[in-house]
Amino acid sequence: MIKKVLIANRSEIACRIIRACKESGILTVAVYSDVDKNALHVLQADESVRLGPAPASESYLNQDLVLKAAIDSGCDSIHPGYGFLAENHDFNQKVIDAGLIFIGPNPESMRMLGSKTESRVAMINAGVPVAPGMKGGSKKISEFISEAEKAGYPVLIKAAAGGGGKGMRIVRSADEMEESVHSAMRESLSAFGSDEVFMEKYIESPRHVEIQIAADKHGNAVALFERECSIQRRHQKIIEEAPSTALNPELRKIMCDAAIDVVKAADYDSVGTVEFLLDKDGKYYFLEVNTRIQVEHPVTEMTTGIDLVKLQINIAAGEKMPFEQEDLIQTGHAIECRVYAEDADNNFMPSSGKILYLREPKGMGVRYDSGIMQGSDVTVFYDPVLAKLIVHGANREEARQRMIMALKDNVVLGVKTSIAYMAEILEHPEFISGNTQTDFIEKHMAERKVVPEEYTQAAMTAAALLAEKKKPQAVSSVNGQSGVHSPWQTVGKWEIATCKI
Ligand code: MV4
Repeated sequence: MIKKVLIANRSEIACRIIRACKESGILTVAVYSDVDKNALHVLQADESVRLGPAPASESYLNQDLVLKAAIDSGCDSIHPGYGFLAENHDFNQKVIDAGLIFIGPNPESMRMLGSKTESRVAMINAGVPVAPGMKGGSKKISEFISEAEKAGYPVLIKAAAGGGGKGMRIVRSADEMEESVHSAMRESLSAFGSDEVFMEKYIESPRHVEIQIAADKHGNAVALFERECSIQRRHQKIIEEAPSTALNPELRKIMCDAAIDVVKAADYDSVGTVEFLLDKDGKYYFLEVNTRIQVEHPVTEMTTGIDLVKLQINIAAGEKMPFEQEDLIQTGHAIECRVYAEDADNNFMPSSGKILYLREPKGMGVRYDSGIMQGSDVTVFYDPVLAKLIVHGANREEARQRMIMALKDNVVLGVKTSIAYMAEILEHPEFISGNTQTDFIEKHMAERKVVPEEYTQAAMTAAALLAEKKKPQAVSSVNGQSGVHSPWQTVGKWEIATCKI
């Protein structure tokens, strides 16, 4: 039994975990850095512990501080969320050594899957398809060249410890090889502290399709189907959906079975995600396993009805999986948009400031997982995800329309957000057709129209009025209501989201 959880994270995922705990009658302890003293996750938890100054290395990433906070507050377990310490197998082991439960997989499974080369070898041995290429890492340029000739150019050099596209190099001919391998090694060493690199055939314009899995400590494993996550910008996902328009029931079953093979080969015992690349011919290739609860987990929750965070906690507590594969079905269609604090009209510069006004979208099939409220400070210290907007509909088109309405309904004043940009993607003919490959953004969004100046000015006026706490002018009649004070009325007819419908 888990009775009290320390949540070693912040923002929306900390709030999401607190919700799962409260619904299960589990006590929660939040941790915070100085800039997060008044953050939403701190207000929501039963207790809170200060870690240290704002930089993550002195707060959320400081293993000893986090562990001490858990022990001192009488927690029996730690939930790491995603990012920060979530996939650090040393921290995982330390938590266990201190006599607490780490809410995630066993540390050895996490360690093995953390290495791209080790997991690649394990998957080859388990019969899971991987892109043609080298089995493990190497430092011999001659080996890279001979393997590239076997696989065929172009090839992709990847960091064994990698993630987020760091240390990756596309190589189109043998004479580029030496230079590319060495620069990939240098980049990998400085980013991850390891210069181990390997090579795969480069799959052109693939989709990123991942399978949500869950495995308990009693040998049961299920697949909770796929998420389509191809809409990314510089390796940051923007929009995710389930089901994928690229899968039919046969391919879905094959990929889910492959994901279960991965789980078994890795002795995995938590919720997790098996990532695949899917090419134009419907061929799929194992990429990596994410051993955490993922940002985009809600689209799976909405289409299966399963609370993945509660499941993750119950599995960590040693409980048996409460369902079998045959009990699981995918219903309807879900889409998630990540609301980033960034300026889509200015090279996606991070935006910081105070949230002066927040209108959360609502309506049938609309879910808003956020880590902010009106008055929250958004700083540049951490990940810029403010909130996740998730919708569910009977089919993809209903979900898409619902998302556009919900984006319009979501007003955030005080910082720039990606809301309008996402509405543009959802309206794009290629998105509507379901043609979503990993190069979607560079292919279709490079030449986008910039937000009309008048909208920006209206938003700034409203924000300034709110900041000064000036009483907005009463408008005599709006929609038949008189004297209703709303920032929308003070600046006349305008839309902050700037999506034209
Ligand atoms: C690839 C690939 C093409 N071929 N591997 C990027 C991040 C890392 N996790 C794996 N990535 C890729 N691996 C082969 N053999 C293309 C990518 C890739 C990508 C993958 C998923 C989602 C977005 C992407 C954007 C660019 C490149």
